[in-house]
Amino acid sequence: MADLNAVKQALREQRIETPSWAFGNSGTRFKVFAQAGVPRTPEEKIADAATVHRFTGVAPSVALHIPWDKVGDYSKLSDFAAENGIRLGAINTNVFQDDDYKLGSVTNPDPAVRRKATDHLLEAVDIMDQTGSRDLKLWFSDGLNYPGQDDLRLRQDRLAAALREAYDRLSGDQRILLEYKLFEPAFYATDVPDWGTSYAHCVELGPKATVCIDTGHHAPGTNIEFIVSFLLRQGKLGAFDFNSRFYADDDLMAGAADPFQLFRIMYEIVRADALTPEYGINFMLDQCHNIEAKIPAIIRSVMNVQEATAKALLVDRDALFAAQAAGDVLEANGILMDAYNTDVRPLLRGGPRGERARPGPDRGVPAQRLPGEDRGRAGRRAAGRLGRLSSHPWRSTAP
Ligand code: RM4
Ligand code: MN
Repeated sequence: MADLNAVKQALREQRIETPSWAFGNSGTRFKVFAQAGVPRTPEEKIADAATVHRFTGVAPSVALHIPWDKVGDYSKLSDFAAENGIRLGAINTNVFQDDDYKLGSVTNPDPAVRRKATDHLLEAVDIMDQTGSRDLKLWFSDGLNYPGQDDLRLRQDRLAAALREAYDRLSGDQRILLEYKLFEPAFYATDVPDWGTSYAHCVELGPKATVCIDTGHHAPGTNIEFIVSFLLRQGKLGAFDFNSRFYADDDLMAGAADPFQLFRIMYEIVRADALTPEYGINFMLDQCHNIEAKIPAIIRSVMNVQEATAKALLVDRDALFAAQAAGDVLEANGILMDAYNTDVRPLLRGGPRGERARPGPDRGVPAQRLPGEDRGRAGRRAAGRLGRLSSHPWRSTAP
């Protein structure tokens, strides 16, 4: 049996990084539905991220996206985050929103475009030096729409050259997280389409390069926990971008589409003792909230990750290993399902009624108290933005 106190402790120590862009307006290619009170500046996004941390206790860092979060003075921004009780996390590059990148960024056939894109990666490392960020997260939209459009192999060479430059610019504990995505915006061939490609480049680069798994970036039916398990075994899993997908890269709230899959992923993490911050995996969210209120949606996602983690921690591993060794198929599957089917919400809510509103482990109170509770500087601003949310709690099952 899993030790409940150890489970609670592990949940308390869990760290989930929120993405600055999830707090701002977003939409589909058809329409952006603006929401009242969304942050206008990097500072306001940080304040919103701080609000998520205050109510969850497990989201102490926020990832930035450059140039969306470009500021003149990044050390000042870092200080601002610290004043708000959080820190700046991964720096994400953007080599997908410039006319020059129509035919690719670091894999573009034009060397001048490749130079510009690679310089942006180097600029991101400069920013990391000022923010104290450890992680440079790279996602490339590069790819082809038509067979024959460009040379598949040459593009890999160009990619490797750009990655090498960025890698050689890292210092201290800085590292590269190389993300992959099956398709979109390119429809025929993507230059980093899967974990194998990312893994191979990371191996070639060296120990400071690891794979980032965005859960929404696979073909339907892909066994993501297998990828997790394999990369953990190789010491090459650096981060997650958690989100849910029903069809393509839907960027919905983590755990919304398939909480069972999230549990299976978290079980592999627990199985490898890789949950602790010291292990080094950055558990990030990467989502867009197009129709739902943003801060509550991010809190919901954080809690969904925590619920999946709690269930993974409850797996009776000794019994499971024994059943597996004995070849007892039904028993082994039953042990895993017992953990998954446990209602862990009380475990995560835990705390006495009336306690300060923090739905983290042992800190829970009815979540619908959020808009009226704990209005610090960021809280006041966020409460304004939450607007009518108080009548629409994101958790209707509060005790
Ligand atoms: C991409 C990818 C990246 C994120 C951008 C906004 O699809 O998932 O992680 O930086 O979207
Ligand atoms: Mn992502």
